[in-house]
Amino acid sequence: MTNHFVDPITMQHSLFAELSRMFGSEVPLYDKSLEVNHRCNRFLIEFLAAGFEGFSVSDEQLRATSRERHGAIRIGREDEFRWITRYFACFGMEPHNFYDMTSIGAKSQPVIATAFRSAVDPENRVFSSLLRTDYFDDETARRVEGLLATRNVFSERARTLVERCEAQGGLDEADARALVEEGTERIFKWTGEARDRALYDDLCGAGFKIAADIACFSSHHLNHLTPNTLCIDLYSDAMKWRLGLLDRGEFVDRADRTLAFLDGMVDADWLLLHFRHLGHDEVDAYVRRPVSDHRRAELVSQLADALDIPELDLAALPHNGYKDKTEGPDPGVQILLRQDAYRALTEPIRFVDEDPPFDTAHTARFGEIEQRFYATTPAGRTLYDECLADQTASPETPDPFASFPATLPELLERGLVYATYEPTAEACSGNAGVESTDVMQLMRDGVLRRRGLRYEDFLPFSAAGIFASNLDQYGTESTAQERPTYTREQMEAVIGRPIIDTDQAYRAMQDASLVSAFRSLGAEHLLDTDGNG
Ligand code: OOG
Ligand code: NI
Repeated sequence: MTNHFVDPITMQHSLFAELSRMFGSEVPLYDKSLEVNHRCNRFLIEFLAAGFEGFSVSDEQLRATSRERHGAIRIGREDEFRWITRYFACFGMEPHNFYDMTSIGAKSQPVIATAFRSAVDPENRVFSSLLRTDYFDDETARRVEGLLATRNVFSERARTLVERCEAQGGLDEADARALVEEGTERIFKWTGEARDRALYDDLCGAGFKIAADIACFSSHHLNHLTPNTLCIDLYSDAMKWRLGLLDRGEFVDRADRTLAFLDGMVDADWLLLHFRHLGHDEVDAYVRRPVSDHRRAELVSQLADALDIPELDLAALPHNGYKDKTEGPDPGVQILLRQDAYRALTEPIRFVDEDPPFDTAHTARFGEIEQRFYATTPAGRTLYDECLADQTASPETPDPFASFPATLPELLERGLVYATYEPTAEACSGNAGVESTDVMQLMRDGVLRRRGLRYEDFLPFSAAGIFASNLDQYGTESTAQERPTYTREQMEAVIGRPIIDTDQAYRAMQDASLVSAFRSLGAEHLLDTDGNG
């Protein structure tokens, strides 16, 4: 019998398109920020076209590129987390990495986390945190658990659909639509309805605002839905201007500096990283030409005009400003990810368990943005963590990430990032006579070409910075008698399936590409059994 199941990735795209629509109607500033990002990205493409003859990206392609996003949810109970795991599995999304947010020093929070995404098509991700009540003293834990026990985020219909999907191996069109609807109408929906004001006040007062955001509400409301940008500095300055935090002149100056800097660093590797639909041959055919100061100024002024419209007068909307500092590496350090955000909005909430209901405000949902770069190897990650620690210890250090080279070949040479490799057309057609597995040499000899692997995951420290700035709380210490420790194994036990270690996954992609490249070159015998040279 043939089945008529909807492809899980297709289901995933419709879930996230619907979530984006839902979030836009809940938070008007989010929709506007997407428009600012779109205009900045469109402009950046024009700028790149000025610097690379032959380069262009259609509007349709830009829309596809801009569709990428990640959400964040915070969950209270273990059984809820297991349901959410099963829910995302219906959409082809698996847990990736274990993030222990309880042990990141001063920025610690009482949650552990994993991120759901597809292993092969990581366009949509959801960073999902689980509250750990044993982080608290017994009395607080008891009150939080008591309140959480009375809610029901997954309806009967949602559970039935998830079970059906598991039993059948997929869902038909109507069921797939219904499961998406459970997400947008219930599971991830913001209700603004809160319960137990005494507990809410006590948790916030004790520095556990995130626990209040989880325990006192009735759904796993989306905290943020973060789009990707082609240039985070440009976007952030544009937002700051339109939010009323900079004036047009300041924006123009900053944008000009950002672009002059970018012009000095964009190369074929940068294009391959930021535009995954482009192939090597296309990129190699572009002709690099310098963008004159005059042309750059002209383009910046066009961008300013495109942003200077009444619909993007964000200052007219209620907001709480923009984060002071971008999280992640400095501009020019092309590793991992850089994130920033407009700060959490003050939104009306109503304690519905009081008579009459009590109206007040809650500040939790913010507007994040991110730009992604190369995935680091363990050596690269260690170096990054060291640089970050130095920067935290002495914030005045002029160039804390100076130990990172600026270009992909240098990053690869030093073993700091991952890439996939393929033979060049010339090497395949001619008789390359490959005798060595020295990948760097083979690249210099024009035998292999590379594509840096993009980092598709998260950074607990960056996440903590975002938490801290938005909660207006730096972090919180455990109030348990003995501070508990948390492990990946515990999380795996909660969710009932293994968590993918993405470092291994990146490594496996790199190795597989090398095996296939050497096979095409007729030089497979040179590789050892690990697939490395
Ligand atoms: C999640 C914070 C983590 C990120 O981008 O690192 C995150 C949260 O605020 O619940 O989304
Ligand atoms: Ni985020």
